Amino acid sequence: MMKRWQFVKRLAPLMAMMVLVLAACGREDLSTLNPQGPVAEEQFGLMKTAIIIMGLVIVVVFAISFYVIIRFRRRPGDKTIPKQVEGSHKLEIIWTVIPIILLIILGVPTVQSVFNLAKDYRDDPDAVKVIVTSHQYWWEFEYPELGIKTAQELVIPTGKTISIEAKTADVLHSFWIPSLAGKIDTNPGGNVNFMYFSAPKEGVYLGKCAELCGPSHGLMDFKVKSVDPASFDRWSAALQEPVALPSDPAIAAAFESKCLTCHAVGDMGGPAFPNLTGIGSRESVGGILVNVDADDQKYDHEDTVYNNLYKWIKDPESVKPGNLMSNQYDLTEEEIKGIAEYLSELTLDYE
Ligand code: HEC
Ligand SMILES: [Cu+2]
Repeated sequence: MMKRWQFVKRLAPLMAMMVLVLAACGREDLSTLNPQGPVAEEQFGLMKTAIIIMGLVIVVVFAISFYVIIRFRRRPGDKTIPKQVEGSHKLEIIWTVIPIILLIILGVPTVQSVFNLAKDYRDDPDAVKVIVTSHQYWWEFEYPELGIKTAQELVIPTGKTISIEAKTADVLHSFWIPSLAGKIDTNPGGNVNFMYFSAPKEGVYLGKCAELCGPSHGLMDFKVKSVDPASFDRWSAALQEPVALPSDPAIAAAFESKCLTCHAVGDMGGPAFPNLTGIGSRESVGGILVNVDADDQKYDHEDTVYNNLYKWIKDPESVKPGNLMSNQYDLTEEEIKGIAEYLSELTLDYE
């Protein structure tokens, strides 16, 4: 008895910590409890059903327990033995049938949702297809039907079904947009998983990697940006426009020889690393340096974009430990500033 109490006492601070940590998950745009699309709503519906049923069970069990403890407590001088109910058919049927009914109430919508959420829209002509490839520690988004590729920011048209095919370039990651849709793992070994979701409202939704994948796993954020269908068409067209090199020849030379070896802009450079076309109008740099204006919380503040780009190019290791861009080039201060300026002006005009 003593031991058990000490165990509980030791566990209590841990529990308190967990409550705090889990409470931090309630940040608005990273919450499954504030669904912003039909898939997330369906998942939230299941959570509510389960919680209501469990809540009812707790209330009823506790009420009966307290009633019995007080009403039938031993009174002074009472030496009688209470009625023995061992083997009572009536009681055993009641406490078997009630849980079965509760499980059916929970199980039917769960199984329905499992099938509903497993629908395959990969051949649906009305769905927007996106191939998601996870990398340590960034996300690549390819739109095979549109012939475009981007990184860290999945731009989608409102209302359309987005059909995702998810795979990985290295280790196990998991694609998760809490307010729009549940997770899908990206498994090594060439296997491809699929899912779908949609966002009826315009907005920016925070996405996360949900499988521990290395030292910068916790920084492997991305954004889903839903815009009206006309803006989406403008965006995908703008992404295919040719892009000019920096106008200063020295900066252009540095950018070509030190950056385009890995990255692409327009039709220049390599395809294997984040495509930087339109990086100046993205919500973030590297998925984690958010371009928020400190004053009014608006995105895409010019200086913030420049500062974030500068910070990233100067020392990516300090932003995302272990990322594959760290220590891959040498630049002078002038070159860093010039390239950051050039990239901050690499914007797409679509909104
Ligand atoms: C060895 C290949 C390599 C080289 C060379 C390289 N990068 Fe990168 N870059 C990466 C990788 C990998 C990432 C993704 C890092 C991450 O988020 O984990 C990245 C990310 C970025 C990002 C953020 C992209 C986004 O979608 O938000 C920017 C901006 C960037 N690099 C700019 C540059 C510039 C400018 C240069 C030249 C000075 C450069 N990179 C050189 C590999 C490289
Ligand atoms: Cu991860």
